[in-house]
Amino acid sequence: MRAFFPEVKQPIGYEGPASRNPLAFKHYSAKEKVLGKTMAEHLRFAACYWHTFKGLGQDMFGLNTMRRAYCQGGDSVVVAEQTMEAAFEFFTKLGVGFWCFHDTDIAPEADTLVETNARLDRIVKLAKQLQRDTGVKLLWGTCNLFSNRRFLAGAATNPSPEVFAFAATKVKKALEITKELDGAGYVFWGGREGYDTLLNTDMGRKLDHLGRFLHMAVDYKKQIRFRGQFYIEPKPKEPTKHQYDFDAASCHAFLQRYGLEEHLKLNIEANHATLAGHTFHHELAYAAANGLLGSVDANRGDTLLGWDTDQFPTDLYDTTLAMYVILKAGGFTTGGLNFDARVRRQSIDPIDLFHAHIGAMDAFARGLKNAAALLREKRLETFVKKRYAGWDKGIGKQIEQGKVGFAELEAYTFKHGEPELQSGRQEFLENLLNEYI
Ligand code: XUL
Ligand code: CO
Repeated sequence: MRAFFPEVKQPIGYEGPASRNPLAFKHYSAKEKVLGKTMAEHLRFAACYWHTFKGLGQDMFGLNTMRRAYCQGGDSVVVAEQTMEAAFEFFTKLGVGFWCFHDTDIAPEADTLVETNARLDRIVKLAKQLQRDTGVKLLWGTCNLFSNRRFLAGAATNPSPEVFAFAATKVKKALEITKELDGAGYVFWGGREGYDTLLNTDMGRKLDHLGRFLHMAVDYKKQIRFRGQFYIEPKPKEPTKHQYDFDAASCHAFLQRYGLEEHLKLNIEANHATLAGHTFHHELAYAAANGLLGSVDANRGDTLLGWDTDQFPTDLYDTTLAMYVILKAGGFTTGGLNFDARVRRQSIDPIDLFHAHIGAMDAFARGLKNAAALLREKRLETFVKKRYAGWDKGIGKQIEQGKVGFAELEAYTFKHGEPELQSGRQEFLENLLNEYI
């Protein structure tokens, strides 16, 4: 088979922190055990198909900057097959156990739906063979319901039932192929499920339609016996001015409102969190506190830019706090860390894709080790436990158990007077965290 990444001669190996080799891991050692599981089992790294193989450096002001050998050849179906081969060469050389895709990433849309589906079947056959040959697995599949002009006003929330039906037809196929590839999950990201102006929008009706759509997906999942986990991926805006899956809390409210909470978890993306005015840590903690933590799109934004820059994660505070929440929640089951990230427009060489992923995997490996140390020593945990200890006894316990009301609390307060206050110790805790980074 032709090699599309000839400059990487062998799989990327672990060389330890002293290594100066840009094509080696300094911290990620796949088989090394941390808290009883290997790093590979904890982190469940996935490469994404769209940015890594289909994103070629285009932005709002300019076209592609990257020239990839697998994109040469004219015929779009041939290019699709070459890209799939290149992708699996990349996954194996890098050493990620998983991948993720949208239907339109792997097969170009044809003039008719019948032909599009035939193309999907053909490429899925190849992907299945490559999965078998390499052992790389599918973390999740998804359906692109936002790029084609037919979805300009949304898919499930489109004012037209014909578009709703078209979207359902596309998702049906995407579920079938995700099942065929034995995906551990399936993501719903509502790219255009929002609005640009409320002047033309019936918000209540749109939300009802989205709820209906997801119920149909749940029903179809059962019908075809697809056992993967469903996720919603929150994002507040972009491309629409306002998206209904705004953040973890609004997705949670939506899932409860439409009786969907037992069927979907969340896929938390770091850059979407910051776009919503939250930290990545916050979104993960909210999801974990509500039993909704499913999977993660690992990337980062740029504090000086207000949009979804989808950069590779390198910030050790982010990765440490993320892994701390994930480990405390029991770790990933079906989910993993998908690098929904793209190299910068000037990083035009195929080798840049390796540098980007190696750095991100090392950043999460360090995050994992830091978080494991935090958990082992329990200093943060002990502090928080102590801070809330008042709820484990006396009046606190009675409140939690629902044994007292306002009248009893009034009597208690008259008896005890002004409460004693305690310091929140933020600076102490920030210093403590720094000891682990
Ligand atoms: C867009 C985004 C998507 C989803 C899948 O911001 O994150 O790529 O992850 O559709
Ligand atoms: Co994403």
